[in-house]
Amino acid sequence: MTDHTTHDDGTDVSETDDDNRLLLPQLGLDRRDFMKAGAAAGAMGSLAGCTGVLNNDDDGETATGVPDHDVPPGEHDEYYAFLSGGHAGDVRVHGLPSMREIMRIPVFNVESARGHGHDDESREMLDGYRWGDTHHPRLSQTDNDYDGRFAYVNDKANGRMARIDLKYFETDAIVDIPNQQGTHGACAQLPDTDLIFGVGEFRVPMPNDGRDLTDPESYTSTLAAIDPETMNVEWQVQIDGNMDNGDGSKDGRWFFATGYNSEGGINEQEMTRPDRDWVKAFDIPAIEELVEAGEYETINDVAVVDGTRDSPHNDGDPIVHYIATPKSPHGVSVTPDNEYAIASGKLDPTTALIEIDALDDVDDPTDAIVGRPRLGMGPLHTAYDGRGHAYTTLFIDSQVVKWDIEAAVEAEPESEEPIIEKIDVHYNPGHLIAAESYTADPQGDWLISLNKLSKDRFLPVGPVHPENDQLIYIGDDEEGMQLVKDSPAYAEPHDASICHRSKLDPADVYDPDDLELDHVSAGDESIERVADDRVEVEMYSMRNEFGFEDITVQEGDTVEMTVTNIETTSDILHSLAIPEYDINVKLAPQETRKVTFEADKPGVYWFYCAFFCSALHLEMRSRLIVEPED
Ligand code: RUQ
Ligand code: CUA
Repeated sequence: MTDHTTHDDGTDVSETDDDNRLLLPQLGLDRRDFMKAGAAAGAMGSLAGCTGVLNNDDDGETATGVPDHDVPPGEHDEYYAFLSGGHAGDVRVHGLPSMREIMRIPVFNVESARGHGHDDESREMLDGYRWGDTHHPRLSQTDNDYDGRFAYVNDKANGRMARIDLKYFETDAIVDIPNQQGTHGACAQLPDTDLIFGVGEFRVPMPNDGRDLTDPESYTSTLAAIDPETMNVEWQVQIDGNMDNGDGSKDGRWFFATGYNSEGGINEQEMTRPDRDWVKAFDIPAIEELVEAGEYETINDVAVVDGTRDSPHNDGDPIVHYIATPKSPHGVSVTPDNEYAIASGKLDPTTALIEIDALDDVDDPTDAIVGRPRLGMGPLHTAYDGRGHAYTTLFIDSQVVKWDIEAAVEAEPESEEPIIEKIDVHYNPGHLIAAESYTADPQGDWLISLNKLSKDRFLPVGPVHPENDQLIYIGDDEEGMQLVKDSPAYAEPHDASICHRSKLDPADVYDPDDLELDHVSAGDESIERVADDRVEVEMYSMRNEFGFEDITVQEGDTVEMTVTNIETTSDILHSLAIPEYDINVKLAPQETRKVTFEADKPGVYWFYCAFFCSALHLEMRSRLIVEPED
């Protein structure tokens, strides 16, 4: 055993250093390489013995070998976690392993602190909708690894897909997907994010224009393929049954969607009757060939290919393989090595391993199922550590189960043999996510279990409880999974993506060239009456003033205000808050935004800055004077 060890930042420290970091032997490896090398050489056990450091958490729940997760004041986390906010409509950014919430990114919700839904551009993006239901934030990848460009997230409620620009951590595009109700699953086509897939959950008449109202037999759901740059819907495939979650193969060939209600029922009893439901495997190149060849119907301006079971396109070489799996499969995710798509039973204690390469060879797609371990009650979602293990949430058992993927292929169906261990979580986990689990190369150290119920875990706050996101250390196969911390979450995170900090490079201030609106410098401010009932204002904001002390308009005028924050110092934010007009436009350094409103209330309105920007922040206000009509 060596005396010299390194911190995970590479600095050499002695093993007597007792600051609770993961102490690594001086192998010239970072922590991640270390774990992989350790696993490959079967050396994990012997190393774990001498690198294990006592964890001093006093909750008694964590054991040895857990690297420090209390990121000290002033230090940064190692990972960004992007968690969906569910029907709060946003995406939250947490640091890992501290689990500190660093930022919220409003997406489908109106949010005043970031001015989302307040300025003209974001208002237009929201298009009158006030809420959304985000479930699956996925980050763009290049060559099966995070490239730091964009995040994409679905809106289950209003059938939309949004893009978040990771340079500014802000929503920059939203598409309302036609022919789709309940856009649930979402993911990028790998390896290079050539398409974004949106999975339609609710079956509806096609088109849904008042026809076939009481003929549920004829309802269908669709898979939508969206161009990641233009955010246009490129094509759709219509299928039988409700769809649920989705994930794509790492080579771009396949997209897998789970589903329930293959019988097309319209109440719970009918929906849960069938013993088997389908995982659909969409053959993406085959579908694109049909689109090229014009073999589609145009519905609401989108090319819709018929992928239902009776479709002629599913004779012979099918474009959609319907793989019967038990029962109402919910989560599906592709293993990092692209060998298997793993779909969980939800209403069945098993999970099905679909061998991806076998799909081209088998006559009955069900023969591509090469493993079906019995994991426990209510299996929902599966994540990976890159060392051959899978981690699946058990909603009903309130556990996370760790199991061996290859062992599940070797074992008899319904065998419990592949199970390595189970850990209790609190309570009823939905998704779980491991660091970079959605890439070809997961990091294998941290995992978050996103638990739906928290019950007694936090101070009571009335009948609405927070959810509980629990951090679990999975980097030590010898010690096993170790519960590290509870973290309350506002309703309600579903899925998440975790990305190493080295792969993101956010801007510190805006680059005016990235914005549509022209920068207004000090000295360029103007107030202009451009029509009888329209006034255009251009002004700047800085500590501690706006470009004008007074702006006078007439009752009934449409007022268009364009404002630049001309500060160049990072973190000096201002806003344009206009009392009684329901407006608060956030302005980060070098940012320009526009807001248009009707000055329909005569009177004096102090427009002010809502960010505490300096000692004279309170003085940062001017008058909007609205003269009454005579
Ligand atoms: S779903 S809790 Cu919306 Cu991803 Cu499974
Ligand atoms: Cu600007 Cu307060």
